[in-house]
Amino acid sequence: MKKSIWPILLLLLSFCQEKAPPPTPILPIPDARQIAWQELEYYGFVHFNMNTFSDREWGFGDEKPEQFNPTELDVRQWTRIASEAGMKGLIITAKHHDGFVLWPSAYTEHSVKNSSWKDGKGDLIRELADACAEYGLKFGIYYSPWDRNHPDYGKPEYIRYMRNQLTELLTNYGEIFEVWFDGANGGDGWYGGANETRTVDKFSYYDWPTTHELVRKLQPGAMMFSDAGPDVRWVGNEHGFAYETTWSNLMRDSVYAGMPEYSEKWAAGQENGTHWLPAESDVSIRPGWYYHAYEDHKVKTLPQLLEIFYNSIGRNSSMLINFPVDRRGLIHEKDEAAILALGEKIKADFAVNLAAQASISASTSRGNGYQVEYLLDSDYETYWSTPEGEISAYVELDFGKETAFNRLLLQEYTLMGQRQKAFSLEKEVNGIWEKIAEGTTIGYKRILRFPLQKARKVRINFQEGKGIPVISELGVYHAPALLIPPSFKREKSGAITLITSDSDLQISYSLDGSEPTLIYSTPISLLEAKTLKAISFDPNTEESSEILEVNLDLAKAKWTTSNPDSEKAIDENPATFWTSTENELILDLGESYLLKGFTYLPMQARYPSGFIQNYEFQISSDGKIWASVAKGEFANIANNPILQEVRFDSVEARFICLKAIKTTDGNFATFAELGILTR
Ligand code: FUL
Repeated sequence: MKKSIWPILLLLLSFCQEKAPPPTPILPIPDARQIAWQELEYYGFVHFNMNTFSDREWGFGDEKPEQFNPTELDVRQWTRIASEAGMKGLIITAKHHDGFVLWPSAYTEHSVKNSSWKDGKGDLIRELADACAEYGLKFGIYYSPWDRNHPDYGKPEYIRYMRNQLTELLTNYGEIFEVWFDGANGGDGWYGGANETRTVDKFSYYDWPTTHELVRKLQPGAMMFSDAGPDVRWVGNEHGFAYETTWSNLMRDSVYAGMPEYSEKWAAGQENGTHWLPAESDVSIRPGWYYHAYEDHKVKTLPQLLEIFYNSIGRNSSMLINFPVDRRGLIHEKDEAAILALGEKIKADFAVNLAAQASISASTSRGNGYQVEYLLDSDYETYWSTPEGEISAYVELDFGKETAFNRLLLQEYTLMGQRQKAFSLEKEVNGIWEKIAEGTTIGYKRILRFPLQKARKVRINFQEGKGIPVISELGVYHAPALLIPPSFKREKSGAITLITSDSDLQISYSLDGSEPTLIYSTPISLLEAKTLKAISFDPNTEESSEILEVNLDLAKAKWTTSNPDSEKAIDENPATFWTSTENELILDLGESYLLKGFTYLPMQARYPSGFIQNYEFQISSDGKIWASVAKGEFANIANNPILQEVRFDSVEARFICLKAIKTTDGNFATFAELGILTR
């Protein structure tokens, strides 16, 4: 029987037969606005504001409106790229922590209306709202509750200001699909010239319930984002990764935006959470949220973006990828190429649902209206379920012939509540069922990846849940192999190991900047500072991966520290770290070098502490007399703890010292790695 006539037959059948009673929803369940939002899955962020021009991540608030001056601003380029990439909407930083606003607000002078752009006549929010409408994209706004420019920040007056501005944004620009409230707030700032630190009680200062009511009144369809929702929650990190087990349920009343321990304790959701508050995974396509020319070579690669896709949308979360629009006012060519490549790869991975070509059966079914065929009708509203009490059940697919596959996609019908706690995939080998892969939660969408399998029959076992399974869609796919560049590891001794993700692939490399043609077989020993290039190569298809390119500095082979424990900060292992009760790390490089800068990798553990926020870097030729060569701040290191690079005028030194003037949380400074720049 042809698959395509199944839905019609089922429909006819349901006219003749009485429909079985539906399952009872397990609360909480999504509301209408959350249901509409979950279908979007993928949308974009644009960080473009004063920081673009001050080259910062977090502006202090003392910037001048004239600094905002894009030379070739074209928001239609943004919307074209977003829509070609498969995104369903765009969210723009209408106001970031520095307080500058992208529309001619009546409530502040710190606005585009006083900038050089379009002689102060421009309204970026208007332009983007119109371009989104033209390209069929939803339009959202990011509005920072923290305002380092406003004189009243910290006082009740500021809350009125915030609500006045939100009223402008939510009244004058058509439909808004998401309002993004950042959890980062309170701290030092310009504050109208006061130049001081202002801390607020994040729980009570903003009187969120009243602001939420206002947003609801002005934009009833808008999802409100924050750590605590009320409609969509932060995923707890800025890598774009949800969790192996991700619940859309959350004990919402115990959470508030910016609360300590949110990431560790709340971000993955809770099986018994009281409210439906699904996760959104936000990540920038570059290390920073804002554009910095020095990150042009750090645009995420296709394999990295693909990891984000599978770890966000594939783990019951939406995916929000950020474009740091550049000073021209354009998405950089490299970012465009990367995001379009991701869109193409997602299409290729899910081009053909092999399950739709198979015959399907189930160990049990709830009856008329809930047959197993509904799993394959591409209609989210219809679903398969089982009789009351039958929590454990399986679905079987018979492809008719041996078939290759490496992806499983499942969707729960969330209107019945999130239920599944354990499921697995098996294939039949000579009459015996062998496990291929397993998962915990499903939620709106879950995708499992596994090495290529071949089988005629597969089973999906729904083993454990909060109730009977209620599954809307099922997909099995053969995603084409991705030639990922090899990853590399360098030892303290200097030795470099290259690793491919697939044992069928070969690796070629070079160390002189040329095309990588040397065949890699054993670790390469290298003490000097060189450029490593490497590729993975598939001898079967003769295809190669993208090139891995790393600017390696001198090996740390001869380096020593005064304290054996602090060796962990120079062991070339990013996963280990050293905590300094002196808030500093002193190194003897073994001999004198001409230094051009240093690198600091903050600790990379899941629950980090002691990131250096303000630093001083000193050098010495004898380890006794020290001179300071650089002082500064690692802005946004708390949320984006990536390798920090600081350059200074060349200076000769044998001993170096990195001092923490201040750490992000006041704890003793931690060091995952300290490095030097000599190139
Ligand atoms: C964070 C902010 O501090 C970053 O600058 C960025 O806007 C990111 C999306 O949210 O909390």
